[in-house]
Amino acid sequence: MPSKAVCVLKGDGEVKGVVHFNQEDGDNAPVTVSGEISGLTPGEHGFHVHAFGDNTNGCVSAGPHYNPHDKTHGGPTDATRHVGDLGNVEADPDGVAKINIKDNMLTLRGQYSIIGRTMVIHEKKDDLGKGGNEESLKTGNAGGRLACGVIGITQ
Ligand SMILES: [Cu+2]
Ligand SMILES: [Zn+2]
Repeated sequence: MPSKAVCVLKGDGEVKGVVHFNQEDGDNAPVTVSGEISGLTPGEHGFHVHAFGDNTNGCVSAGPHYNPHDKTHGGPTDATRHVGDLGNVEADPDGVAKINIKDNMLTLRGQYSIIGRTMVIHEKKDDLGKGGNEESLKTGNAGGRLACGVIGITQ
């Protein structure tokens, strides 16, 4: 059976969205991430899976980028990256980002499943680990957390 998950992102401000995750059968099947986030400033915004499905203190409680293999931060097509590193999504002049990502490292199954963890959309652009400073290799200097939500199972 294919696996499916959904995430409703909310924050303290105007930013909100819904993101769907789909994974076909097969051990190495990619995960398709699709949906829409609105209320953004036009331009690029970092978009990651963070480690914990904990929003008790807002998006901060979600912890760092999901990184079960103890790597440094990178971009989605880099060999060295956090599992949660999905790079950037781009908001149009109306502040809406249409998301359509196919990722080879995410999975909805097994011990590294992202279900129960948190999706976060950031204030700034993710520099994909190429910012030339220490923070770049941890967070991509993507700044504050505008909205987030726990990734849950759906039918
Ligand atoms: Cu993040
Ligand atoms: Zn990262």
